[in-house]
Amino acid sequence: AFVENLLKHPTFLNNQYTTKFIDTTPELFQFDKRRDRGTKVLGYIAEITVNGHPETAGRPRPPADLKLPKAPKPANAEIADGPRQILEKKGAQGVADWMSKQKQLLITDTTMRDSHQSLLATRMRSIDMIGIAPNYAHDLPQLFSVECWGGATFDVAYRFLDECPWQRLRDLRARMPNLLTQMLLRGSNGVGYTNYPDNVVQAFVAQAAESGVDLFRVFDPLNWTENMRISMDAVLESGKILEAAICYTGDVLDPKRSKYDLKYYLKMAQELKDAGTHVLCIKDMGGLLKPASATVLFKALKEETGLPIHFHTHDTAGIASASILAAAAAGVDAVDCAMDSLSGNTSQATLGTVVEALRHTDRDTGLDIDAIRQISNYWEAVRGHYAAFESGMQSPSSEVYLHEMPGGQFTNLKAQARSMGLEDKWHEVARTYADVNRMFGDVIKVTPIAKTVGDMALLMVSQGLTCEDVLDPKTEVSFPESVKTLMRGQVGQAPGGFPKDIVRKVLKDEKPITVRPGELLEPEDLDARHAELAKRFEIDIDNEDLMGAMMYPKVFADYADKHAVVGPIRTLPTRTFFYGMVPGEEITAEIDPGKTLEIRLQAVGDTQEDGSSRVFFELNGQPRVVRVVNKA
Ligand code: 3PY
Ligand code: ZN
Repeated sequence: AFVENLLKHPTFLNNQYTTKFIDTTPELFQFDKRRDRGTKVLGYIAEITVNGHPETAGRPRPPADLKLPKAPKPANAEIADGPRQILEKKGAQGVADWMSKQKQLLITDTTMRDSHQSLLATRMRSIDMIGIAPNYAHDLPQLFSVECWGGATFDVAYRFLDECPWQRLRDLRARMPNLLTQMLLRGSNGVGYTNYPDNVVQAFVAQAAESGVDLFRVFDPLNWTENMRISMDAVLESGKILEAAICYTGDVLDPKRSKYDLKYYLKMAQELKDAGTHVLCIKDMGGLLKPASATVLFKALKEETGLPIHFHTHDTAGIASASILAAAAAGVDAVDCAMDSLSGNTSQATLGTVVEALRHTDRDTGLDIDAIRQISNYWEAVRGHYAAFESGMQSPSSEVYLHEMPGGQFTNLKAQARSMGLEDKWHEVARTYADVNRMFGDVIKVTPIAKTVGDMALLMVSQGLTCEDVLDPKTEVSFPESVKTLMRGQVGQAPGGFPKDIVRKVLKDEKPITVRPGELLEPEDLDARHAELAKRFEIDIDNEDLMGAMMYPKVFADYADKHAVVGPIRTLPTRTFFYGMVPGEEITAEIDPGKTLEIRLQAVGDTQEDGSSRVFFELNGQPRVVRVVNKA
């Protein structure tokens, strides 16, 4: 119908349109907006069926007969109380005190956030998570928490999955009333890649708490406590659990890496304790913390801080469970794992394996291995549908000790390298990434700095530059914007600053800022922004939408415009979302509780003279025809 509107619009017919025409002619969308949701959804399915989904074009395809994932009936009819009830009854400090008293190793399941961020380019859709959430609540009440929000999932939901991240949070929250929902917050960078004004960060945290986050893991990419305080205070204010993280890099046992020695971590731990954190996290996003180093680090942190400690690591080198067992022996309170079928490699350690390894020991997790297997089987079926987003990584690799890339970046950088035609130079990219790290003064590779190091490494490999060339005043280098931002101090201040030679080369005569970036950003007039959005979109903009737009103005606008045309396509099965339907196929989509669309694709007509195809459906038993421009 959009295309029909376009074809009959006078400006279009008179050939007076420019490429801006669609953007500046909202009436093209009006017909669509008024249509019922079923018709909108059919329009989307017809489009994908005829033209494919741009995200899966040219990528491996799931087998045609792959079944839709179906959650088994939970073994327990009741939902037993879990850690969430401790939060409700005793507050955030009550949860921290409870953690410290537990003998068993507490387990966080990361499958709904970091695991698919690290294995499937963050592309997992809400419907696949919602389907299994009740099984977590019924059958795994001993889980400490479920990491299911934040990090890269926020913008990917809007940008690539055409769905609202806030709705995901509310849906999961409702289905797991006894479990703590956990998010990853990038401190002053919110869930974005750049510092936001303080009042935006504060408003975002308040909204996330209200929409359903129980535990906030907060980090700063430079481990700069001062830049974490705004977000930490906002979490404390909300009454939810604050888990301040220290990003781990290097090796505490390596005398040559003295920048990140034991003293460094103990000092920061004390700062975070003084700032009032309930729980301390060691965030090992690269999977670099080896077992012997874990023993030393966790013993010291426990002794010095007395705080409950949560260990996050990745299995990129294949050693995560060994490090977890060492951490458990050293007294760590909680660890992160992913359900078996979405674990290993750049993801987290294998949850069922850690549970089994600790059985009959004094750190026995108490989790039900049958439930874990059933839930993992469900995730296995889900994973098959995301074949297009698999990285092709076949095995763990000790190369991570060279490049130190975070698990959540690894697959993305590989894809970026592929898109630049550098796939066969991957190992050179990895080595250059390590060189860039040294040139930048040995930084912590975590969002957004990991991306900055990656941008620079790709530029150098594609142009055949070494660090010497880059630093040579005679070589003209056009630095990526992310590198300029970092050297200007706009991400924050590195301890001791960045090396002078690279700063001078990047900034020339410009002076870097030396204060907290948020101090220089004007507070956002949130009421005014709200009013502008409400006017622009002609729909009810609530505070969740406002926060989405504050984090990602353009991404949010594109999402809202598209949503007005395609409707609630988040309720479609993943196969339909990415591949459309085949003739004879029938699906259902529950667009509201109790309101279900039954959709059957009858046939796809041949391409007409005007380049369009007619797609024949039955919607809840009624015949419907949708016309789509065939772009092939
Ligand atoms: C993120 O910021 O998304 C991360 O996963 C950092 O490790
Ligand atoms: Zn991680």
